[in-house]
Amino acid sequence: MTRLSQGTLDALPAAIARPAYDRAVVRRGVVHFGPGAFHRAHQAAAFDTLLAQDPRWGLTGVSLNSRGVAEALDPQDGLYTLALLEEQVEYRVIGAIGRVLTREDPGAILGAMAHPEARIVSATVTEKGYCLGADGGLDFAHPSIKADLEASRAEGWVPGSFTGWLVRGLQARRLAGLPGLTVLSCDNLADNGRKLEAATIALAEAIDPDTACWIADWVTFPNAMVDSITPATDDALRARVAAAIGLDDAWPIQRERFTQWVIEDRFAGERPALEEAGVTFAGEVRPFETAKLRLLNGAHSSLAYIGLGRGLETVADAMADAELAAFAERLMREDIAPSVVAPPGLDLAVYIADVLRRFANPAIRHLLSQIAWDGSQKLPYRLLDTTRDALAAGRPVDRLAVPIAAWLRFLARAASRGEAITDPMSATLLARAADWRSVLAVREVFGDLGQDPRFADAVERARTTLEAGRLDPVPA
Ligand code: CS2
Repeated sequence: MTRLSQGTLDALPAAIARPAYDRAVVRRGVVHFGPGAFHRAHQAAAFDTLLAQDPRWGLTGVSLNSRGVAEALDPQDGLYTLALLEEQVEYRVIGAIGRVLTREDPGAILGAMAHPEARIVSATVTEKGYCLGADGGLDFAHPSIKADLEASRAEGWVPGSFTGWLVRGLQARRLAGLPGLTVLSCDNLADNGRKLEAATIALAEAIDPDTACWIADWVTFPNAMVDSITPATDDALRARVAAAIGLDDAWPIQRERFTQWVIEDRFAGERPALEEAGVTFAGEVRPFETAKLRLLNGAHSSLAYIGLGRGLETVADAMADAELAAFAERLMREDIAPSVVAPPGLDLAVYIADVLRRFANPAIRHLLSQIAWDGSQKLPYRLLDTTRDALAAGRPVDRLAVPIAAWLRFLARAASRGEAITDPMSATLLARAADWRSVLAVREVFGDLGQDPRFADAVERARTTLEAGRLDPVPA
């Protein structure tokens, strides 16, 4: 079958949406680190819409950890298909990405970051890509950061970490006399922009203090909240897309129709008019971020670890398990919502109902095993911060302890079966998994919470509840 590319766009069936602009005149205003499924489903689709009005906001992707995206997209001239999965599936070919650069060509990455047209460096590198410690600051003991500090002693050094690339690219802009730019985190971290700003400046201070000062003066790091459920691509999607567009797409993307992006209006220069693509600019993002991270992502991780323990495969399966769905709803309404200050105009009860409806979407095959990745990086933001707030307010944490107990059982199962898990702390976690209290002692994940008897006792009771085949330690 013929491959999707710039030269075959005209062969698309009329019903298939395609770039509504001349890709030949697009300028590369955005350098994006981590052009994985979520970025291509969410931010790239928004910029694709904007490009029909303003050609300055094309994307250059940078994949630091693999060549897969570059090898899939470069032969397609950056084009790929986005499938919106609801009762009626809608297909749209996205053209916002030009090239995808890899670490094999560091000069090209530096050239893109230090290009006069570049106005934004954005990122979806997942929580572990920030190399942060339990305190939310840069972890100078992280192997990638230590390697960058060592490498930076040589002229023309090539970074390994994302933060290292930020320092190197911003240093190149400073030395070239270029203006600052905006660094836009699109990852599921609380205060993502401020955390990235502090980490970048801390690393710059250790490498090149003049660049650290320049970053502080001329670069902004707005907070942002991002939301759209984006299951990993599978062969079923590839087959559906080939049948729908009549061309071969090596890496199509699928997501739900719902999408939300709230960005702090704090840009170093002119900002893209992304409101034309449905994006919200706000003075304060934190309420949106807290509501989403704690209610949606907290429930997601709970369904993942509890659902996997009940032999379930997808989020929709978990929502079809009446006991588990009821537990998730009570957890959101009674244990998480009290820690959330609703963003302006948002009714939390309505938001919770909408999230549960989205989870139950039968058109989305979202694997619990995918959501279960990187628990050591996700759970602090998704459930442990909520637990700390509940304890501080004198609220019970018995129900909040259940997904944590389920994660501990997830780790113990993997360790006992000799199975690997996807988590940057897998070695530590699996070595300790047989003794759940020693996992609670991992300060990078639990901080002081693991030693708080109110929490540890609740986890012990939750383990007993799960072992008895029940879910809710506090029956209705
Ligand atoms: C999921 C998120 O994989 C996961 O951890 O909880 O990717 C989730 O689908 C998105 O944050 C939804 O916006």
